[in-house]
Amino acid sequence: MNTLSRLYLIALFLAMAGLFPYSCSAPQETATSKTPLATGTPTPVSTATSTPIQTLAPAPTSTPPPTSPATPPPAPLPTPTPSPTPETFRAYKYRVVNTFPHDPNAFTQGLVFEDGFLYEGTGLVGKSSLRKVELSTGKVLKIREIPAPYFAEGITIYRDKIIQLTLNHKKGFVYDKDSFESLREFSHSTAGWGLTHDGKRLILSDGTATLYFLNIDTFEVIGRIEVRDENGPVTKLNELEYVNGKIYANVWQTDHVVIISPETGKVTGRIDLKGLLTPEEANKADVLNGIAYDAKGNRLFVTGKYYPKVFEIEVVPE
Ligand SMILES: [Ca+2]
Repeated sequence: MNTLSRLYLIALFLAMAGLFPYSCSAPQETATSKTPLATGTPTPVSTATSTPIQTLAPAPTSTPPPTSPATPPPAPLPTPTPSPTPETFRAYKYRVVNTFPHDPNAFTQGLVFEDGFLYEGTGLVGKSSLRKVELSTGKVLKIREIPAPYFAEGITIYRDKIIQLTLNHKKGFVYDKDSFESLREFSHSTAGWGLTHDGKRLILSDGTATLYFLNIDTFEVIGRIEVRDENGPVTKLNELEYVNGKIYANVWQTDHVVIISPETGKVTGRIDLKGLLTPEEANKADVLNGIAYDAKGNRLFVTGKYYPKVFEIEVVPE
């Protein structure tokens, strides 16, 4: 073994013993490759730190305590629906305050009081008329005949005009209140029985249980109500009068005047007028028909077809 061989062996020995730096590269690399990638794999710490902060759930302490479910705000109170004051039905009788003469040949179909006078419409074909009557004497001060074929019916006075219906011709007449001069005619869609007004609308009956509200200038039907009492519809509503917010109506062929709510059609009262005439007078007369109200004097007048008298009455509870 020459010198170089000896030196090589010594160096190899030293390298195997880890004491010679030049021979360590290959084994170290091999050893590294066999080592699990522990050092190259991100640790859980690094993973945590890479998570964006803003995605973290907020701390429970930062959430305001849920107070509202425990104390819910009070529910709004239901708005009470204003209900009309229930009107208790009342039955009435009457007391005669005064009696006045009435033309026993007048087939009364309409009656109005204004400024100290009665205005009267009479019916029947060939006997129909419009009259101005002196209350105290029954004297006919002015008359306008309504010729055939018309059967005149209810009347009312609105301002300076008198409006008069006819029974079956669906035609009405308008007259000057003072001169009785004819001003115009108009059509109404139903039969014409009774007529009055509430200051804004005409109110018309046609013999049924329906009352019609008409435009007071154009005569167009703008509303209607069905009149009902405790037994149902009240038919045969005839002569009308508007009295202190209520509609008074004769019920044809009875001695009853019903008091009607214009809003609902409900009959809120009934006046029993039986016994106004003596039996002898009643034998010559036809049915009760004719209501007039003196608003200034608060007087109520009633009469009937071929009645010899007009009665001023006071309505009193039974
Ligand atoms: Ca009347």
